[in-house]
Amino acid sequence: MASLSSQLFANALKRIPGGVNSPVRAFRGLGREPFFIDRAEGARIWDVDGNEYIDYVGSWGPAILGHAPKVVLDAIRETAGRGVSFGIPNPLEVEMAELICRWVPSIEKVRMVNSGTEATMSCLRLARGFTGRGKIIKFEGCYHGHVDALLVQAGSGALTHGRPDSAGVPADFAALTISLPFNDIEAVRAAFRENPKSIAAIILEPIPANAGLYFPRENFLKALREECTKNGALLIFDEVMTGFRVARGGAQEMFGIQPDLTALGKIIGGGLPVGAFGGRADIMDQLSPEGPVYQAGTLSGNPLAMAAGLAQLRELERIDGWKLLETAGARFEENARATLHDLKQPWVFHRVGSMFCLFFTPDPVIDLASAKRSDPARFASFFRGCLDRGVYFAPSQFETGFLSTSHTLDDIDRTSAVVRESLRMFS
Ligand code: HOZ
Repeated sequence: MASLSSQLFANALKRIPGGVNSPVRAFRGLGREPFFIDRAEGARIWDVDGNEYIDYVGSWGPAILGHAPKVVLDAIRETAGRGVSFGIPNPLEVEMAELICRWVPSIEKVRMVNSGTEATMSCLRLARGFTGRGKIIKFEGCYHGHVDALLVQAGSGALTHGRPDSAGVPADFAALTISLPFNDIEAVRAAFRENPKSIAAIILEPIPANAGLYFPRENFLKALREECTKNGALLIFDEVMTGFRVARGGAQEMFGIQPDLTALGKIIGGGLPVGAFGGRADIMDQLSPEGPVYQAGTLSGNPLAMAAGLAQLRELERIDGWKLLETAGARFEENARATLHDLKQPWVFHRVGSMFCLFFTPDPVIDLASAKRSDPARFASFFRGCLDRGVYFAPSQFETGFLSTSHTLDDIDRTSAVVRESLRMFS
């Protein structure tokens, strides 16, 4: 008798393309079907067949306190009792804007949207409107949602499923996107030389986390800041994943770099659909109705999303979540390195705070090309080994793992035993 998940997936395949509402959930190339979730709490998820997993995906980032934290549920219930959507301003939007501007000083003004994709898309339009220029620079393997201009050499599901350049993006659009290797400042300088006064912005994940996880070389971000300023282009940080996670003020706080615009999402919605973009007031004031750049949304600033996000962010601050996440991350890394130490095959382990990634490659991973050298077959069998033993890591080599403040040291040690078992098959 097929499992309930399997029956649901068979039905889903008939009515939903690929059976999923976002390709990263499809488990393709892993020798497994996706499972369907019944409920989630803390660091754990349970599928509809009653299997329990320690979860390191955390809804792809939003669940920084773990699943269904009481403070967030209470805030949603309390707010929902007064209505779920108004399409007119509500006080929570102002509270959220004030909190974001306080925590992320490069953001002087902010606008709420409904997803990270909307946030990056709006940043690009605003950058083009502000500078009067058309071209943008992005980096190979960085993923900024499914924005036409950014589905060029894109990471995440686009990369996992072998379509980093999506069909449906007209060549004329893609021609406005200059895609360069991450960490290659000379390539950036050359692009500015070859496209004088026509590049509106550079957009990047300051810590790329959609082709696995790797890091900017020392001074790379600083050099990007300088090149943008020198060439009259805007610097846009996509902090949809790193925002409020690697530090209270995101990667820009960690590295001490001020971008002109920042895209946010995930954590600020407390698990509800949300995104935001903000930055210098003189740029943000180009937005309608102040300025000529149009951007809008029926559900933008939705009271439930604002309440959930505010509750989550305030709780993170109250418990000093970033310190807890670093402690958990450090233990996770210590365990991982001890476990991997005896592995005969090559590996690279990366971590920053509560984000981590394991590659099966002998070479340092610094960009998309080096991330792609990781052995996909080895990743697939590692993933299956962990899943079968009750640990759920992201179902792709080209994603990042997330810890939450709900992961206990005991969970992490249990995970380590599972990882050891799952790696044993390589020996
Ligand atoms: N932004 C997520 C991490 N790569 C992927 C989520 C999705 O595409 O569904």
